[in-house]
Amino acid sequence: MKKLLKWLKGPTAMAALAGVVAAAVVLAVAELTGAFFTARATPAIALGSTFIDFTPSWMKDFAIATFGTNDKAALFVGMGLTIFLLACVLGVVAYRKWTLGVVGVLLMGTVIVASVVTRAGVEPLDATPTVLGTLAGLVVLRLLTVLLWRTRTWPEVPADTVAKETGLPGTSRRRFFAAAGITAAAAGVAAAGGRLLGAARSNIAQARDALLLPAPVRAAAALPAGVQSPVAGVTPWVTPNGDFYRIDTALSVPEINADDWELRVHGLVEEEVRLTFQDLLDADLIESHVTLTCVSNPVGGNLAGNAKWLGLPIREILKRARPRDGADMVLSTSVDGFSASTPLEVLQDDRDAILAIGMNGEPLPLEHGYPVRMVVPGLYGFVSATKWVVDLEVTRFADSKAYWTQRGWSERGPIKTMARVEVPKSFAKVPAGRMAIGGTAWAQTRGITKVEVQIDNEDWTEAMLSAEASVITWRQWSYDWEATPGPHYIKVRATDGTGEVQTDQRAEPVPDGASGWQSVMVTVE
Ligand SMILES: Nc1nc2c(c(=O)[nH]1)N[C@H]1C(S)=C(S)[C@@H](COP(=O)(O)O)O[C@H]1N2
Ligand SMILES: [Mo]
Repeated sequence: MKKLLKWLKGPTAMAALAGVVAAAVVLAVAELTGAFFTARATPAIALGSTFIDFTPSWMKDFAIATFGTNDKAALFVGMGLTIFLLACVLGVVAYRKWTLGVVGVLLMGTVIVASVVTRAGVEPLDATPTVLGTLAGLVVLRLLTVLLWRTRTWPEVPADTVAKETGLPGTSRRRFFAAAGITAAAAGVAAAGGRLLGAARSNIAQARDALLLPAPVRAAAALPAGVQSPVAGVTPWVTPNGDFYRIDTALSVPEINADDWELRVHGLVEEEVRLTFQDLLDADLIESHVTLTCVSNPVGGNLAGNAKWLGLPIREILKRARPRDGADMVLSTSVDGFSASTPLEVLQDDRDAILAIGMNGEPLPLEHGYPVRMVVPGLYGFVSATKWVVDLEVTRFADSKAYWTQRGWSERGPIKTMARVEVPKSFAKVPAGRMAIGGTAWAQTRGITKVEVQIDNEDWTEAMLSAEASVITWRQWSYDWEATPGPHYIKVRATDGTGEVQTDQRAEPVPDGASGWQSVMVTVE
């Protein structure tokens, strides 16, 4: 303990502190000046995004399995620790050998600039905040390092010796710590100011709130009575926008001005088509309930949501573009470089794959793709649900690979039949006697025709199905159980509209979706 304290007051720890303060200045200056550039171009966002792009699929799967929709927060914590450690090392290096420190800092700056300018939709000028930040960081590192050299009086060397050896007058450690502290505080203020400034300068959220959606030419089919499971605690049948799961690679939500939005449809087509947001508002829009599902959803997981979407059938746009013979895929790309490969015929058939602009009666929330996203019934999101979509390339599976396919996931992703128990929760303690079990099942485009429950190793028994809205939405179920004291396992499985029973074969989410039966352990008291 004493040793640690002594070390902490020693020059090595102080040099590391100088490095950390300098790194904070790099980030803060970039954040402040970054308010005037693309949000995705600040060092933290660009580095994190680049890291995500290089994340192998097993790690992405691990991150989502471990942190769920907090995966982005976990990434920032990991990145923060890495930057912290690197900054410590650079501070010490600069203290020992200044030129080497400069080389290190410039190297890091170059890496950040490279990760900024290689982001999709980012211009070279967007590297300005990083360059300014790096220069500011270098100046701060220089000032603190010189101060530190001057404190080398500590513990024994007298000030006049330092002066003789280095040509610098000695100074107190207190001065060093004061300078470091004041600089760090200033960096904090600058970073917070940059955040506020960035938010104030962006008026996308206001534009989204002010947008009035047109009425559909074909409204969503009226919901039959009783789509909601009668069991208290089961997921609402329509997921409110604020509760809708969010999965994407976007560390900062892309901000697209709807007036500037344009969709380019090209590739193997007779005619290239360009579509503006106004074109969409003027088109014959349809509205329908569709359940989206993420391929990373584990058995029993909650990466699925059901909403009423408003949009234009992609079929209509493809009709205008006229795909050429041989085309079998549409590669949709977002403004930030994510892409999905969707079979061409899926976008042309009568399942009504749409370019959506509305979600549950509102414009798309920013994080769900404002102003325009794809919604394709029956396919996992990673091969179909491109948010912030700006480009549709008609192509062939043989010629093009989408974002996740390049990273080890499948090129196609039909949604697997899945039933989930929501009540009771896993490891719940429940009183003996009659109780209701309930949950949700889905098999988009095939529909759910049966859900069965198995208690311990007894026979499979049919659950009560709630009303079916359509085969492209999930369906809820309930089951009455006479619970006897002791530990019990509740298993559930669904049968889809083709008569196929949900497989008990366990599969991990990679490469094309998890499978297996969920088993929930409860203790009855
Ligand atoms: N631009 C973009 N669109 C994207 C993604 C993405 O990373 N970037 N992720 C996809 C995945 S994996 C899923 S499951 C759905 C999730 O849509 P949601 O966040 O609106 O629920 O979006 C899809 N669209
Ligand atoms: Mo997903």
